[in-house]
Amino acid sequence: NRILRMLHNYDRHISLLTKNTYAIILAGGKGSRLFELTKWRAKPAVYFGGMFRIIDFPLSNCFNSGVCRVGVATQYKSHSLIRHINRGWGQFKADLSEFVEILPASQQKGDDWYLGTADAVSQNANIIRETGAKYVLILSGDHVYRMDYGVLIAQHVENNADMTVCCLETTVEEAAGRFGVMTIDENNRVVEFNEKPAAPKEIPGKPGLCLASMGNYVFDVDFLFEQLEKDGINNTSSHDFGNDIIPSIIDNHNICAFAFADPDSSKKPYWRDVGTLDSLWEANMELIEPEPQFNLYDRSWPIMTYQEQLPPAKFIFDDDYRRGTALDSTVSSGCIISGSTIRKSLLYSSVHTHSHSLIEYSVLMRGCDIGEHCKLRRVIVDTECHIPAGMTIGYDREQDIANGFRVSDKGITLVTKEMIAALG
Ligand code: ADQ
Ligand code: ADP
Repeated sequence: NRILRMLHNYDRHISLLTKNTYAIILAGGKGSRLFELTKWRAKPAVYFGGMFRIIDFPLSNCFNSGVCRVGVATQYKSHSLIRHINRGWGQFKADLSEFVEILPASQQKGDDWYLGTADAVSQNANIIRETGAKYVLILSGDHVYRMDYGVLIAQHVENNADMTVCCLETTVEEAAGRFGVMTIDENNRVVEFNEKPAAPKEIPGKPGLCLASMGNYVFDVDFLFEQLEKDGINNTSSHDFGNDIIPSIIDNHNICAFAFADPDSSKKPYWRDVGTLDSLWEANMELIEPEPQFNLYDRSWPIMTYQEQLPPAKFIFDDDYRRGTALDSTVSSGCIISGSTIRKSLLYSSVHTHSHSLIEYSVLMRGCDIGEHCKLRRVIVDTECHIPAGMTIGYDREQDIANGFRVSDKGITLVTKEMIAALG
């Protein structure tokens, strides 16, 4: 296995490479396909996996990989994200020159906010250069996966690349209009790159599959800022890595692809873009399968987050012998399951469910309260949302829409506290 061989050869070397790296997590984009879940928060701040937020995955990957100088570029609806990072990401040791710093759009280079992903990096050029890092790891703040960035940076150095793009095989339908798609030669060099093509090019010999960009890149620091300076004075550019930078450098520079792989090479690597209500719901449901591919209980690569100090979850078997039970579910700290039945669901912290209620195939975010005699099926309930007693949600699409709830293509219903307030 090539990755294991590299890990062995570069054992000491990899830790030196990751120490010499500055990671910038791009966390400023709008997540418009999550609708009301991103009305008040950026997509990387959206809750995921029972107790985490999406940003916790790239941040944990950095920490576990030994990339311990990290900037998070924020712009759109950043308050919830900044508060989360401030509260939860103190494990980096400032006295060892480790840090997670917020890089808010602050008109560093003129009157503009971050125009595109490349501009978000360019506006922080002085901050990144001052760290003396040799490599810059540019990460999307939008995805859920485990990845050892050390192996990526080692391959970048081994290939003598100017830039390396992380990629994985996806179906053509999945990638169309959504991902950057590349073609590579036999030496892993990227020879063609199209940002979100309507008809992605297939991998030769693999019909229906294409090579999609994960939106994660490694650059040699000097090369990066040379390219960003050129791009900065190009008035026709949208200042975006996928649209502008990558297509402009593939012809004359050594741009390589890094194939993201599962450490168990027989498995398809786990990587989820939870950018729609359906994909967010599906990825949450996968986690509560008895043997999920993405195992949050794997302590060899822990996912870290901010956790409020809360009492343990409590299950109440009340006076009338109504059982408070949760089966095939995860229940976080501070929850009180009183006389209600929970199946195939994820309850984030401090959720309270009351007697005679049935909750199935649902995702209840922090601080929800589900009244007595409620029935919920395939519902996402946003934080601090109190569902009044007697409501049935997720059984009748027309009724849910009439109530002002949002129903996705695949029939997942989203309810927020504002929607409940509007019910009157
Ligand atoms: P998208 O994810 O569609 O495609 P984009 O919307 O630019 O690209 O977002 C990339 C990341 O940057 C996200 O994490 C987003 O939050 C952040 N971001 C966007 N605009 C920003 C800004 N102005 N300031 C700060 N952060 C910003 C990208 C690549 C594709 C690739 C997919 C994989 O362009 O080639 O296939 O990621 O999902
Ligand atoms: P029900 O779920 O039967 O409709 P409640 O939710 O009001 O009724 O309370 C049921 C039980 O849940 C309480 O008797 C108590 O044991 C527990 N409980 C409710 N609120 C709290 C709380 N704030 N702290 C600790 N336990 C609580």
